[in-house]
Amino acid sequence: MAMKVYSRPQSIVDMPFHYCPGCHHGLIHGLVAEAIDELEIAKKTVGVGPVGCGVFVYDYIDTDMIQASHGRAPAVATGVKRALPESIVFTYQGDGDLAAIGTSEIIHAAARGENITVIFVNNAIFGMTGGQTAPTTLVGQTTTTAPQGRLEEVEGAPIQVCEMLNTLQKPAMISRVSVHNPANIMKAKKRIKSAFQYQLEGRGFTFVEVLSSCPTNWRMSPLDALRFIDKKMSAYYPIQDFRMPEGGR
Ligand SMILES: Cc1ncc(C[n+]2csc(CCOP(=O)(O)OP(=O)(O)O)c2C)c(N)n1
Ligand code: SF4
Repeated sequence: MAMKVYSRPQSIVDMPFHYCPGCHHGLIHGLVAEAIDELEIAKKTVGVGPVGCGVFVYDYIDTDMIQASHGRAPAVATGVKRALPESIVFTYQGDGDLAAIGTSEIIHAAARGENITVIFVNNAIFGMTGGQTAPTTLVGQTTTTAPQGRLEEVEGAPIQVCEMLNTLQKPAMISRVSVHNPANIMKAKKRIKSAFQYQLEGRGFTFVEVLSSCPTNWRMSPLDALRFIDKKMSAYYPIQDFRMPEGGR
């Protein structure tokens, strides 16, 4: 007899999936939705979407959603949370959005310790606009604007956002997770749920970076993209908790 082992999270809209094969955006949307379901916060949650492929988070997650212009999601989320303190507010941002034009927004929201949750999807490239170098592109990684590979002498060293935010006093939680295999997916889910839980408890700014694939612009098969995260990305972007609130798990 067939046994149901998985069903679509309630907070995910039942619609055709449009991301590229092997892209992790859809999987990460699912983890956010599962956390929202389990904490029973869908009715009071407001999401803020980015520019970039993840902009379509507003089509998939069945909560109130807003879209912010490039990099401004933390500022928009700050406004929503301050106007509606009982709401649970999260941003969902790619690395081009958050770590390029949005650098100042994320630093200052974190420095203020805003009681919001940031889901930062690091796929080391500008996905939607055709695979240009992002602040997070690895040294040696080829992109459309670095066909010979990123050169540290020319483009600088990639920005490690968790490490940078971890120099600030106010953030309550900073964690880097990945979704390149089942064990890491389970841990990613746990951290995303904790981030929302801490916000519910009013503990302040919670930040979860998720190492993620872009097989299309990495010019790799989905399987090779998983290996790239495992071998290359996680070497430069270690998967670890940088900061957890007192008494947090
Ligand atoms: C104000 C503004 N500036 C620039 C753009 C162009 N733009 C759209 S998506 C994007 C890059 C997004 O890359 P990333 O945040 O890494 O997301 P991904 O597509 O990889 O998920 C850029 C520069 C825009 N849409 N709006
Ligand atoms: S371009 Fe990259 S980030 Fe965008 S949907 Fe395709 S795989 Fe995902």
